[in-house]
Amino acid sequence: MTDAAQRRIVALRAAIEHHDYRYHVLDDPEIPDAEYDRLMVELRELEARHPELVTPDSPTQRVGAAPLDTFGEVVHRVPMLSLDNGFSADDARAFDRRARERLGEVDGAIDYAAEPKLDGLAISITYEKGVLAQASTRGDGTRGEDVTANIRAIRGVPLRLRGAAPALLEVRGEVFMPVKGFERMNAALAARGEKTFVNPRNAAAGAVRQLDPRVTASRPLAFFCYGVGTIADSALAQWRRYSELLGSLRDLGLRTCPESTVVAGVDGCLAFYERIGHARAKLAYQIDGVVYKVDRRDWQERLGFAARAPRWALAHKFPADEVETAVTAVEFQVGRTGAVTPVARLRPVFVGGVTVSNATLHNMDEVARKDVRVGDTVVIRRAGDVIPEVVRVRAELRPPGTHPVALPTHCPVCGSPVVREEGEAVARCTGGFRCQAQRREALRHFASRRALDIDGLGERIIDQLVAADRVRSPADLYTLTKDELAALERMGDKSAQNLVDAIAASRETTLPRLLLGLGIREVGEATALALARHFGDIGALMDADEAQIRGVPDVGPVVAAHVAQFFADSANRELIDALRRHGMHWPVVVERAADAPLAGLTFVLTGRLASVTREEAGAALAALGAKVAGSVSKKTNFVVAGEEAGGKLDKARALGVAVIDEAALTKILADRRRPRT
Ligand code: 5U1
Repeated sequence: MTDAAQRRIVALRAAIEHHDYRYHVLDDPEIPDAEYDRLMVELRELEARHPELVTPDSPTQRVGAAPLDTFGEVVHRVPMLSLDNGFSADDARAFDRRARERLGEVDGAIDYAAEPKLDGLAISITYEKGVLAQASTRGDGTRGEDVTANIRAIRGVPLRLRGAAPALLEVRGEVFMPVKGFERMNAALAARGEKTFVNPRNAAAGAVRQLDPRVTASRPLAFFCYGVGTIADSALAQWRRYSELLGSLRDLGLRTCPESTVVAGVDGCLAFYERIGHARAKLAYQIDGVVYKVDRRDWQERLGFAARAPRWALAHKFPADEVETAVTAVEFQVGRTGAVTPVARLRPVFVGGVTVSNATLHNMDEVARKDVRVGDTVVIRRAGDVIPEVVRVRAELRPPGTHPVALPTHCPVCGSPVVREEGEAVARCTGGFRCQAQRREALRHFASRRALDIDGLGERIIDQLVAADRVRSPADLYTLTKDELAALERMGDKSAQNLVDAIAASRETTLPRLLLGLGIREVGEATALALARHFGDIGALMDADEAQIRGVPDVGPVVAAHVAQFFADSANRELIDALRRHGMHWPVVVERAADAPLAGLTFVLTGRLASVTREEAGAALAALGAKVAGSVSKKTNFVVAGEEAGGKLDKARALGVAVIDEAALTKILADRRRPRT
């Protein structure tokens, strides 16, 4: 009987996979939905009767996993790159010109693969022996979040590839929410009185970052692939044109964008841009531009990469949406460092896919330059995730009786004087930690991922703790009890305990994280790292004078002055003491390897480099935390190919490992050393 059941199960799975492929990839279903549903019901019933025959790649097992507490981390085998942006036909022509110059010997037009640029979430999916093994977000390009359970829950993502699948395939693409599905979902949410999503992009990103895969499964998500990372042991690794690669991925059961095509030269690209621009409103998914990619792989390889993006691709963005609305008020917000920022309150208006009711005015110089006044009609613009901004005032529509906006003399939050120093565009509240707004922002920064990384200490909780005057400085966080936290709004016992645990765990930290978390003006991650490396421990830094701090590599005079000022303030010195008293500690060892800028990346150097020896380049990479290996394997992230590179370069190509040239290496080294403040 089990034999018969097994045969039927195998047949049902094959049939369902076939119909998934017809439906999701070919967009050409062979059977009605009801018939498909019957196949699924039969398979579920059979598997329920024979649990020993259930396998993880069965179509019934899309939503197998229990809700998670948090996402794990995934180091990408090959970094996930971003794309350079162009905003005009001139930018596209310059991209084509640069490519032709670099390639040198191109007769006629370059063939470009052209495709819409989806407004979703970039994802990498790894298939091992054809079975979906892992999926992750892009993260910072090197490390992302493990969202395997959620990606499995997306019906258009095959759990098993068709045909002769490679031993290993990393496929990259975009998870998005088709417009129709988005509208249906929002209508259903609204009917239940639940919060709706502002646009399909946010809805897709929210669904992928759900801790409960059942929620993801209930959201109408789709996936188009547009690239590969590592490919091992397969004819697929030998692809010669991107357009051909997409065809092979489709044969494996993966979906690619149906609008993707090959065009001749930049004129073909621009015609594609026009065509897709016109079709945009009618497409089934939201896009924010188009992408051009040099189709030939050997040319892609010769063009290589700049620091974060390939030189063989360009995202040609559509212009940002602009609309008119009215300014109903101008208010002032106070940031972490006391910066007092004017914000225009607007009559709500739909632009760039969301309803906007505020726009930053940046600073008083901007307000004066644009002469924005309450009552004005203004043109506002929003592109993608960018904060909406006021482009210009329609002065001819200005009503009588308006006044120029004045900077408040006192902080709207704490009442301390507001000062604007000579030559500075920014005005600041002088309240420091006495100001609740600054306190709130400082605590958010302290708890943020790259600083003390206190999971669960979100805005809502910080706002309540600050408003109640329960937390005045980061040190107070370490005195919070579970009962106090559980008494906060919308906080359960379990979340309160998790938060207490997360706060306790943050005691064990590193000096760079602490220095970043203190929120010293102009001190970002790289400066924090440089200071930590130079001084070794906080005592030495606190005792250093401004001139000594200026001696730290990559620390300029302005930053040095801010650091010296920070530690000259007795309240800040007391804060460090209090943190220590509450058990916060960090190793005096300069840094943990995992904090180094290139940690987790493996490089192989091959061929002759022009400006440095391979040993010097290797030492520079190692100093930034990279591993420098002698041979190329699936684990290699980058092969740096100099002149006359030979076997290692061939192996990199066969394995699909990213190959970069010396210029790209130099840029990576320079970028990673530069402080990001
Ligand atoms: N259509 C498309 N979007 N997109 C985004 N292609 C594409 N390629 C990308 C990205 C980040 O990266 C390539 C370098 C694979």
